[in-house]
This record gives sequence, structure tokens and C-alpha cells, in this order.
Amino acid sequence: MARNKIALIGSGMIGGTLAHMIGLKDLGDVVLFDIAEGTPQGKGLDIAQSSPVDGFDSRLTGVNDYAGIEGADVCIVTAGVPRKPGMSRDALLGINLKVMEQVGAGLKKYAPKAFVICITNPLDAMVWALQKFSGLPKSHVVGMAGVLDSARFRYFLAEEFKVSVEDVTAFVLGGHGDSMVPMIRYSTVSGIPLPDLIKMGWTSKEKLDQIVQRTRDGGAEIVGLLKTGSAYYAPAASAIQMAEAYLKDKKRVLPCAAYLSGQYGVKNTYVGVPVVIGAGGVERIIEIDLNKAEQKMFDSSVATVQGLTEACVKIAPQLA
Ligand code: A3D
Repeated sequence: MARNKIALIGSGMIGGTLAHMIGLKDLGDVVLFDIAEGTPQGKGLDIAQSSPVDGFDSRLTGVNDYAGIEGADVCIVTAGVPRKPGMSRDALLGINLKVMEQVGAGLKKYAPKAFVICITNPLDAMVWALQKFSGLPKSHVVGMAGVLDSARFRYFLAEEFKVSVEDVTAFVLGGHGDSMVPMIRYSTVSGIPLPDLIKMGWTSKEKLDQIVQRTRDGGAEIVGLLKTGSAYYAPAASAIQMAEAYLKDKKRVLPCAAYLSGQYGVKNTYVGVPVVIGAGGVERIIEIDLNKAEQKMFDSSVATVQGLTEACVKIAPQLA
């Protein structure tokens, strides 16, 4: 059986980390693509030279031409610019939308059968535009944000409860931004919901509210510390989990930015919801029950995302 081919569109901080993780996990051969000459080639060669030490056989190559991604099974898109301290994700929209147009054309021509995971910000609007520009099936174009936001929530909760991160499950819904909706009722420690843990005296509502806010600000906290760019280890790990679910037909239930065509009463919008990822791409969108307060937060998050997609249409009317 031929090895999987994984194309990384964008070979910056997340792209390089993805390439390294794909090698270490033996997920397939890697093609790094970037407009910067030398960057994908240099990163590919550096990681390839670690393969004898770590014992993996992935072939890594770097290219500046979309022809190099031809026939890719999975494409992970990080092309564009990241935030600087004090910048919102939304401020990246104008620049990154133009990048999505180029990436979409490259995918359409060379990798129309790929499962595409978009990471470029502002995430929900960029994945929506990328699907339109590329014309690939909506089941095969998905955005990574929920796995990362949930991982941040899980990490902070595990720290608060002094238990293993493995035993903390959490869901974060809605758009990837300040309006994201960490779902307290659906988050548990080994099946015990967070509201019950408050009753059991493990934590207080005030402490949970602080953790929810820290989760919402999780990206900005790292941008503030790094000063030169945004997070890349945890975003890369999150996208790898989604790619692995597809390549191994794992049917994982993961929160992802998926195309809604009526689910949750929302149409023509990509936003974070739980989905099943398997060999068919996004195989199912799971509609969970939201109470009034959760619905209100979700609706306002959707409205924020739709405001951004409208801004995309103003810049690129062909997206309408
Ligand atoms: P960075 O290290 O700057 O890498 C981006 C790469 O894209 C650079 O190597 C550029 O040369 C390349 N690039 C720019 N324009 C093009 C183009 N037209 N075609 C191909 N390549 C191009 O950034 P990064 O890897 O840290 O972040 C990449 C993106 O991910 C940014 O938009 C971030 O905001 C975003 N991001 C999203 C999350 C989510 O959770 C959704 C988390 C972290 C970062």
C-alpha cells in the first residue's frame, strides 16, 4: 500500500511543527509548501536528518510550486500571517483572505480529493472562504480550533483539580475567538460533570468562570508571552489529531469548525460544533441540546462569525 501523502501549505512555525510530528508519528510522507524560498526545503531537510535518530521513514520535501502537492491525501493549511501582541485575529482577515484565494486555487488544481484542515486565522471565516475558493466538498474542508480550545480548557481544569489531563473531557463550541463557548455542563472529570464537582466542593463557580475566561484568552496569553508570533505546538498537535482521525478512519468525535446547512438553525456558516471524523471526512454533525444561556452565547458567537464572512464577501464579492 502506498504511503499517505500529507501536504502542509505554509511552512512557518505551525507548518514546521506539523512536519516533525507527522514524521515522529509515522503518518506518511510530507510535502512542505511555502512562498518563502528555502524555508520549506530547509525545514524538510532538517527534519529528514532527524529521521535516522528517531527511526521513521517519512520522506520530507520542500517546494515553492503547488504542483508538488499533487495527489495529497491530507492538506493542512497554515499559510498567511499570525497575530502580534495587541492584535485581534479578525485584524488578519484582509491579508489572509487573499492567501486563501491562492491556496484554494492550488487545492482545486492539484489536490481536489484531499481532506483539508484549515488553521489560518480568523479561522471560521478563512475556512469558509477556503471551501468556496477551492470548490472542494464541504465534508472535506474543516477548520481546526475546537480541539485546541478544548485542550486549553482541559489543561486548565486538570491543573485546578490536580488530576490527570487524560481524565478531563471538555467541549468548546462556537467561533474561534473571544466569543467561543466553553460548555461547562458537557465537561467532566471521568464522567462527573463540572456542575457536580462544584457541589462536591472541588471548585467554585467563580474559579470556573476564571478558567473559562483564561480559555477564551488562551491564544492571546501565548501571543503576549512570545511577542513575535502565536502558539504553534498545541495548534499543530490538535490538527494532527484530526488528520489521524481521517487517515485511520477512527470516527473520532471532535469539536471542529464545520459547515452548517441548517443544523443548530444556522446556514451557510462554518462554526465550531462536535463532529465525527472518519474516512468520509466530516461524516456527521452532532447537534447537542443547549440550554437558554448556552444558546444565547452560541448565537452571539455565530453572529460574530457571520459578520466576518460578510466582511470577506465585501472584499471578494465572488464568494457571495
Ligand atoms: P508563520 O510562522 O508566520 O507561518 C506562516 C507561513 O505562511 C510563513 O512561512 C509564510 O511565508 C507563509 N505564507 C504567507 N503567505 C503565503 C502564501 N500566499 N502562500 C503560501 N504560504 C504563505 O505563522 P504560524 O505558523 O505561527 O501561524 C499560521 C496561521 O495559523 C496564522 O494565521 C495564525 O493566526 C493561525 N493560528 C491559528 C490557530 C487556531 O487555533 C485556529 C492557532 C494558532 C495560529
